[in-house]
Amino acid sequence: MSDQINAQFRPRIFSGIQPSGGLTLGNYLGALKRFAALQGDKAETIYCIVDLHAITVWQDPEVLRARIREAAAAFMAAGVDPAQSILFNQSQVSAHAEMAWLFNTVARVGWMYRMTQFKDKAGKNTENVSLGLLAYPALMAADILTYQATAVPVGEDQKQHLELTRDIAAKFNHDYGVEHFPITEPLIEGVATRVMSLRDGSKKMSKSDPSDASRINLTDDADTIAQKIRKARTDAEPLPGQMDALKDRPEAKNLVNIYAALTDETPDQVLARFEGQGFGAFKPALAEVAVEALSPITRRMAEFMADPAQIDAILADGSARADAVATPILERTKDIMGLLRTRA
Ligand code: ATP
Ligand code: LTN
Repeated sequence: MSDQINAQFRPRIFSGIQPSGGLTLGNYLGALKRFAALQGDKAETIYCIVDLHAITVWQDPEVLRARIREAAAAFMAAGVDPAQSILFNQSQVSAHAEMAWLFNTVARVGWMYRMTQFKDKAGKNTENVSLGLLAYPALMAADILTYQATAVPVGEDQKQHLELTRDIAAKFNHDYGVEHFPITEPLIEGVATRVMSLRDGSKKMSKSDPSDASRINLTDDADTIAQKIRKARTDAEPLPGQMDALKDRPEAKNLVNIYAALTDETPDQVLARFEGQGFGAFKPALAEVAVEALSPITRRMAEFMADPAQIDAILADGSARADAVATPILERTKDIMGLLRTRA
């Protein structure tokens, strides 16, 4: 059914990253690297720094401003080209917040309480977190559907939010008897859709983890990267020849997946070379490929960061282009809902 509806929409890819901390290797492999690869003539690509999502938990204003620019620098350093894609920050396009309100009337409260990201972030504190943290997925659905995006590249952790986006689109289309929103496809592909913490193989690598040793930051220098990989939690067994055998060794599996994602190989190809070897040999090799892949990105990020005025100009231009796509879709949504529009 979704195929039938989706055929009416032009192919358009949308994705976003929160400026809630410095970006990590997880963000790079699960998101940024793929954002860059998806650019081209097949679909329009729109990439967003979701600052309105970041403020669902407290952010120091000066730090937030710096992180928005730093995230823009990271997108471009990873290969997102503002000439080929629209690159902007969410709060500069008011259609996102307006559409989110409309979706607050479509989505049900129970859907929000079921979100694992909400449960993780709220913990036992569900009554005291911001209302925005609970409503977060309605804003995410607004980000996507305000562009009638047909596909969204994300890491594994965002799958549930994308299902909710599809539920909102389907409920809206059904309640108003229209085919106004596509049923957006998640693009969760590759071996690095869930990069795990270097300290705990059961937790995902995250920019907001209190332990800096748990992650590799895109701004880490070569020595720091090598040291974090050296200290990463592993086991004492040698590496097997095939991934199947790593089923119950999450930390080992994670490091092999990271290696494969960095070198664009399959994990089995990597294991074929390291079979029988221990982490004493594997970790330095991983550090080498990580530094080789990340150091040009770190360098380019620093170059972009040296010229904040240029970043601001790129975000201003991207925001204006995003606004031009979003506003007519928002207006049509208001018309469908019966909200009277009389201004020219
Ligand atoms: P936070 O810690 O603030 O929740 P985060 O590091 O989880 O942040 P997000 O801004 O929530 O990052 O996610 C941006 C994108 O990066 C999303 O597409 C998400 O799926 C992806 N992503 C985040 N962490 C990982 C990870 N460990 N492995 C693969 N992809 C990831
Ligand atoms: N919720 C996502 C970030 C995000 C996003 C989006 C991703 C906000 N809006 C729209 C894809 C499309 C996260 O926490 N990673």
